[in-house]
Amino acid sequence: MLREADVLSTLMRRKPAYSLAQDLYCDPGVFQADMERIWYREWLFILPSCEIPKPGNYVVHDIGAYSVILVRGHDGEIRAFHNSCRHRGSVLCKSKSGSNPKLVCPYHQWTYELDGKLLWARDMGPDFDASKHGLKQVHCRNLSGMVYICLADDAPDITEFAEQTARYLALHDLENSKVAFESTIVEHGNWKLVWENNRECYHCSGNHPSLCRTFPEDPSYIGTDNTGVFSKVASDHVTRCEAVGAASAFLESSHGDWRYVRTPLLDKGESYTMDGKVAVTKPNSSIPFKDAGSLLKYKYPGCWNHFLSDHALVFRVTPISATETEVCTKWLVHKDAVEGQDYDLKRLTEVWLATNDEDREVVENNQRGILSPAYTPGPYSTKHEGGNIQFTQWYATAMIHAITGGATPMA
Ligand code: 3BY
Ligand code: FES
Ligand code: FE
Repeated sequence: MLREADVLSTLMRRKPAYSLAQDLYCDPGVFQADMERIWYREWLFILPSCEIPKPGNYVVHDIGAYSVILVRGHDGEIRAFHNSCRHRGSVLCKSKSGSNPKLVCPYHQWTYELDGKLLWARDMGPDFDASKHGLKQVHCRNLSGMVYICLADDAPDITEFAEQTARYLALHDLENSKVAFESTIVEHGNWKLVWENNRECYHCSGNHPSLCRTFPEDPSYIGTDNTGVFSKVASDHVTRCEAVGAASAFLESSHGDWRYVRTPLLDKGESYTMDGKVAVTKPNSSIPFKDAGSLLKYKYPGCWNHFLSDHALVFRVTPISATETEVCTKWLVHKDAVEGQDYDLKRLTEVWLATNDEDREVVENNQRGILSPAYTPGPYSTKHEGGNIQFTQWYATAMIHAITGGATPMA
């Protein structure tokens, strides 16, 4: 098990544009450092706000050592709290989701308001100050219908991401959507392998027969080949969408932790269906044409998304151990869309259920091969795996910065 100093030196010796050293994909010490230096510090997408539409609706999300309650208050705001009672620490919400007018601890029934204030604690004596025993709050922001938390005391500035999210999602109405379907799978692979697989389509033609009906594997459609050159089809698509007010141009953050770009689907494809036509006839976007392609977004380390003209897909990544990662996918449709009438569930979900399963398999094969003592880092394709070069660069930089506190470390 690597100590943090060894993690740092492994990162410092990294060969850019090559896959990472073996330890970075499987060592428990690296996993611990990843959790502490990245996952407990960055903003993480947890759920679409439409999943907890009413006051008292809550969801519990566990991440590493933490358990967090996300709850909608009586004022309509979504807040996040550590799922640990201020009496003797019991878990407050035992179920993964539910609805309660107040948060009541199952142990001694200390009772909290939905905004975290302690309302009632039996027989605690005259000197007890309830105002000092409210729930510990976790940073929480609802950005255009996507709820993010940050476990750090001082959360990184999210202003630019929030502004750009509002701009790119302006025509995608996630607040008035509902979860039509969700799937949670555990991939036996390190969370970075899940990301690396997501950031390239070099593997698509060999592994994703249904996705390849509509999704362009050509990196010049998306802007992942590091040349900055977009195909004419892709740039014409951006122009056409922007003309109707749908922000679409490739935009990557200066820290490299997020990106938006709207890519066309193949042959004027409308959605991720087997025939390329829309899956939902009551759309949750107000884009005035069906073939708006897919607005691709990622925000490291917690999520990637696809926003289509008819529905949206949100993917959430949660590391479980050095070699296990949960991937939770939700299909969001207009809240008034009726199953069997406005959409067929099989048609809506079949392409990405198959794709996720295919991705799970390639990630697991990748992990198994990396566990061999014979593994050595190999070169990324600069044409197809620009996204991997970008991801590993972001990861190494974020880790080195967090471990050294921004000081320049000795090589
Ligand atoms: O979002 C992306 O950049 C990648 C590229 C191919 C698959 N995935 C959608
Ligand atoms: Fe919650 Fe006692 S631990 S009321
Ligand atoms: Fe894939």
